[in-house]
Amino acid sequence: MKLYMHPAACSLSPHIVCRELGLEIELIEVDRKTHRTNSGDDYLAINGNGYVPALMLDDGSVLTEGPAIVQLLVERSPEGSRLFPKAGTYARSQVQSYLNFVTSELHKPMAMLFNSAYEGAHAGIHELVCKRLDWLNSRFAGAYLTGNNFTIADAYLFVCLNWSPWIKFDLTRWPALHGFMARVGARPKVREALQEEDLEAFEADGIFFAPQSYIDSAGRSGTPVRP
Ligand SMILES: N[C@@H](CCC(=O)N[C@@H](CS)C(=O)NCC(=O)O)C(=O)O
Repeated sequence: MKLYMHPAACSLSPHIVCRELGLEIELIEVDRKTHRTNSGDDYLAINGNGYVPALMLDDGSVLTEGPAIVQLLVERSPEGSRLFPKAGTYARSQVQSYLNFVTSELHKPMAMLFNSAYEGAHAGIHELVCKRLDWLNSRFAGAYLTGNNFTIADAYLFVCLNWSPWIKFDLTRWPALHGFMARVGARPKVREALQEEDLEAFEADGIFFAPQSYIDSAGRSGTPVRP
């Protein structure tokens, strides 16, 4: 299988899921501006929307949209139920509920905060995301979103919260989320994925990860530029 990705982007979520499940995956980096892969192929022919992630299966079929991709990945692994409870259970619906929450209430508005086209709306979007983080922080009763088992929704949440320093969210305001980042970032398979994407920890608490070139360009204690 091939995973089309940008380092530190939302494609890191399916990458982490593959590592956690021991699934073989080939990472194909896509240039954000030219939409060319690192081997020169036209990514728009793979995903007409131009964004990552896209998963190409061994038979050539392509699946887009991160939440759908991670659900397919667990179906491909005999160990999948470790990260995504069995069909028909409330526990599974709860994970799906969080996947939807992360994609619509966090990922999209957070992505808009990176985009200067929405600059006039940034203050309002920032406030809205703060409200969602307040709610999320209040929900944590265990180590992860749904308790003490790491799931595909946790991988996705980790990736979105990892953007916090770039878009001016100080996660120390949400202690449960701050603790969550430290916990997920310490998982051996998550560390492998971070290393594979050449992402390094930065700032004193070391719980956020970015490409080394970006950390250097911002200075180790400054706010890094967009990954
Ligand atoms: N709805 C898509 C959104 C994916 C998305 O926003 N990808 C970003 C990276 S996090 C991207 O590739 N942006 C570059 C672009 O839109 O050209 C999903 O959930 O998979």
